[in-house]
Amino acid sequence: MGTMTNTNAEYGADQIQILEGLEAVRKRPGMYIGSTSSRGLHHLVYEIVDNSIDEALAGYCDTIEVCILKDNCIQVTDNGRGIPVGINHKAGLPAVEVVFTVLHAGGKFGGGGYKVSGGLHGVGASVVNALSKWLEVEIRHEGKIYQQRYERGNSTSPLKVAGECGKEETGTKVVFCPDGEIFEETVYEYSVLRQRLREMAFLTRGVRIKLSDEREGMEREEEFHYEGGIREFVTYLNKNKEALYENVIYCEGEKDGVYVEVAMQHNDSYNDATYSFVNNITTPEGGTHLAGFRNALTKTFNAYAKANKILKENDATLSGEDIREGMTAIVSIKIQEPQFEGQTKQKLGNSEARGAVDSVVSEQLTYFLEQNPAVAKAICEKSLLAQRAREAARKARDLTRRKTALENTSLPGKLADCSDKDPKNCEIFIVEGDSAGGSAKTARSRATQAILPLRGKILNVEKARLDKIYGNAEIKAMITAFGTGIHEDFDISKLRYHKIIIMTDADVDGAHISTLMLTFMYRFMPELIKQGYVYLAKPPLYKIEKNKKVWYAYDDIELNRILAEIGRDGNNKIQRYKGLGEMDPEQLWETTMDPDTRILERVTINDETASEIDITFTTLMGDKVEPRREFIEANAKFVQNLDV
Ligand code: TSJ
Repeated sequence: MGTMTNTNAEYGADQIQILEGLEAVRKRPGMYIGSTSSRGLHHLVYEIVDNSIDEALAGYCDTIEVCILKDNCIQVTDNGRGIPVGINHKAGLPAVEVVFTVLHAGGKFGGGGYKVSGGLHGVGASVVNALSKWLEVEIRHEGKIYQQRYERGNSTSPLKVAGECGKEETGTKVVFCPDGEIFEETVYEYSVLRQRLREMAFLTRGVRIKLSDEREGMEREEEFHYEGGIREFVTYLNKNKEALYENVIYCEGEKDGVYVEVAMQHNDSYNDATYSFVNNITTPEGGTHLAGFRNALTKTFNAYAKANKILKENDATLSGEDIREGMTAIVSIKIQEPQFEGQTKQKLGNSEARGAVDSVVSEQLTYFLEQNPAVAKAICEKSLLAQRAREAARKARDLTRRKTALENTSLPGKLADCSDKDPKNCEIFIVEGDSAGGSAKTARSRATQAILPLRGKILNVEKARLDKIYGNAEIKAMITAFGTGIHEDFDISKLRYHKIIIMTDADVDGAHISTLMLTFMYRFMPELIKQGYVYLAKPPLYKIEKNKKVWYAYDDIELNRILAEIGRDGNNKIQRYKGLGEMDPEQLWETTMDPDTRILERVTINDETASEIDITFTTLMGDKVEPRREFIEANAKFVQNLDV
């Protein structure tokens, strides 16, 4: 892994560039950390940890500790060389002080010096300092302990030697407290940090990352350490699936200054779960590195299948999609100067990355397939099955496309549409069961609320091939009702309702049905969720009656609050709703559908850990019962990472 260290550039206190002050950061924090929401808050931690990861990549650090302290302050410690304390002559200050008080300080933007991680996001320590109420740094270097404190970006006194330590004891410790004047949210979420830190550990083979929480009543700790790196990442992502072959395929190499690592393994599902990273940062929109990988994969498998007569002369070549069906893969590259493109700057543009990944993967995958003919054959045969299914699906889809073209907008028969035609005003309730659907139709406000009842459990799209999915009545009904089309036909401007509301019973079955629907939407029209159009209705759990007055409680806490208020005595009548069907239309309207009184939860996806969402869906939808039961028991809100 030493390939990325720039051994020629000698790091020194003078090499740090000075650009501008930190006021700019406090004025426009969003420019530097994306947002001042919870996401930006967590981003501060990653910015700091990135520096320790760089030290690990350079080969000088193997342990990083992150701790959430009592007041939602964060402590990050590593056992690296320690940030340099010598005087930087341009600034006339110790290098460490420059790192924390000058924007863009560090080798990152100057070339040479250090740097691997970061890239787009790596704006660094000074930004974190500027956005912290206070920050303290402690460096152990050559037997001395150095300390400095800053408040809102400014040092409160010069760097001082605060004590002594063993000569071998080196490292950096940073404690910071995010500024409540800047952030809308200042409470850290352990599970959010856990996901990203685990990902960093997978991506940085061998490094040990410890995470702990010291907040009262929330104490816990974990350690992430993967000697197998991204190979173990793939195993982890496939943990609830059946692997098609035992060993994860792994390729590694360097070309044209691009360090390439790829790990992959097929499983019994039908989705392509490929995640790409540049300098440890996820690239949800892919880019040249992903294109290089896909090209190599398609080329290599077709060449193998032809040479070994798995594909006959007149057979159609395998498409990339066929080969990637049911494949989990990590593509991780490290590059000196990543260029990001696209609207959200999440797509890699460097052209040398395409060639580097293509060449490393082609060469090593060809060799692997020759050495492992049984695995090669299994993948080729799965791809051939996928090819046939895709052909069948195309025919089924052409049929539905033609039909809609002929009949224009023929909406599903079960849909009770609304009369308003402006999507902004319109909402559609997807309702579990015909009987609840009936109540909802009676209760609704006809102008703006449409009702689509679905019978029983909808098809599990995780467990079905496309031809079957396109043939499914409930799924077809949703697709035509929404109006957007799916996959490459998807067009958000055709969306017929700006609120898609999933309404199911408030029990385990209802949660399962909601998840089936969310899975379908996530796989076929993810933009609906990403752009915030999808909601969960929240029906009440209890009805409380006393002296002809009625209250509804949406959870046990609320029930107890109401009972405390009205007094716990024999006049209370408490009804626990078992399902939507037990409510009459008026009650359903009042408690769950009336925009003035109902509770809606918007479904959101956290982009930064897309790989975890996949696990969530497979855990909930897959064959293995035990992980699902554990998962549901462990998650009161039935989906983790779907921050509902
Ligand atoms: F972000 C940060 F600056 F606040 C920070 C940096 C926070 C933490 C927890 C650790 C670090 C950090 C920096 N750990 N290790 C380093 N290493 C250096 O800055 C370093 C040390 C020596 C040399 C050298 O060439 O001698 C070069 C570098 C970059």
